[in-house]
Amino acid sequence: MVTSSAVSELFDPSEWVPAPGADGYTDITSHVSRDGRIARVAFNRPEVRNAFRPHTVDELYRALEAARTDPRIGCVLLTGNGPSPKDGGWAFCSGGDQRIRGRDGYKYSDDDSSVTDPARAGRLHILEVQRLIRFMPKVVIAVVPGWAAGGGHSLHAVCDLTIASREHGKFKQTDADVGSFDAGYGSAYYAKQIGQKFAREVFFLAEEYSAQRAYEMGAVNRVVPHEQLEAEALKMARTILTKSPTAIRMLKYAFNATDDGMVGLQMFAGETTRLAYGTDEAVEGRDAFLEKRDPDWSAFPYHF
Ligand code: S0N
Repeated sequence: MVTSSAVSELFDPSEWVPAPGADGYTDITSHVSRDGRIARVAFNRPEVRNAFRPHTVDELYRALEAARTDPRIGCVLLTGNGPSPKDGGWAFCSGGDQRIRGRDGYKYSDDDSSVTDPARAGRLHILEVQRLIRFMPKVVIAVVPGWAAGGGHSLHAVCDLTIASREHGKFKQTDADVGSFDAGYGSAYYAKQIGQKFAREVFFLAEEYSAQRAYEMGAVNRVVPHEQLEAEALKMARTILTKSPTAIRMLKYAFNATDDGMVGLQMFAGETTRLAYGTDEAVEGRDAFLEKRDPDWSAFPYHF
């Protein structure tokens, strides 16, 4: 169990309480703000720059799904705890743990003897987490205290907003260095954010970018002093919470829709259907069916 004071140097225990079920996590920490409206989910493997193994991804998915389905939570902060006890280095996330990468994906342990079901071996399910972030009807903010590299870089790209530490925030897309390639949100969608030339440079050269440079390229929303990173992230979240939940949800799905094809349309249309159900017109359609009569639409004009 991780105690509040041991979470991260940037973590302010006066702001948070453990999320329900968080005591069972080993690779992440999960908290909710004291008013219950903001979630803080953090990678907790600072000794490997917060690289994720399949178990980390399982926990991450569970914590984010809990945030998605909690009706009080309107904003999620995704971050990395630190610094590393080994060398003081900071990280958001350095992607898949290369030490347990096999030929068909990432293993649950060094020899995978803990996995008896072959269907569970060789996982690449970080992409399921990416989709959860993308499709949850709440704003997800990447709070980047250090390295965002490889699959960690992809996670920051798929988050709605990114705030980064001025001193320690660093970005590097190492996929091509290690024979890995995120061909979806991490690259193609990222190119829509910062433009094709910059995105190709980030992937093809795999160089290091400071938080300030990433901001100038359009990959980061805000760069703030390291000590203030989480306080500023909380401030952003609290500003978002002053807005209409329906407006935020519809805007997120509208921003997504043009890039998400039929799924984007489905998500947006699902929300419009939910809104339509609240109208007298939809109630008339339902009631007419239940009362075995023709619906009377005369009270509902064809708006122009
Ligand atoms: C992050 C880097 C640049 C930090 O460099 P720095 O500060 O010099 O620290 P190091 O000394 O290198 O690291 C400190 C210790 O941490 C270990 N470590 C760091 N990253 C990893 C890692 N990813 N896996 C395992 N260990 C890691 C170091 O080994 C060191 O340990 P010690 O002290 O014991 O020597 C630098 O560390 C770096 O470049 N890291 C590797 C980044 C990387 O290449 N990540 C993998 C990229 N690929 C993916 O993430 C694929 C993910 C995926 O699942 C996927 C699959 C399909 C489609 C999409 C994706 C996707 O999401 O991308």
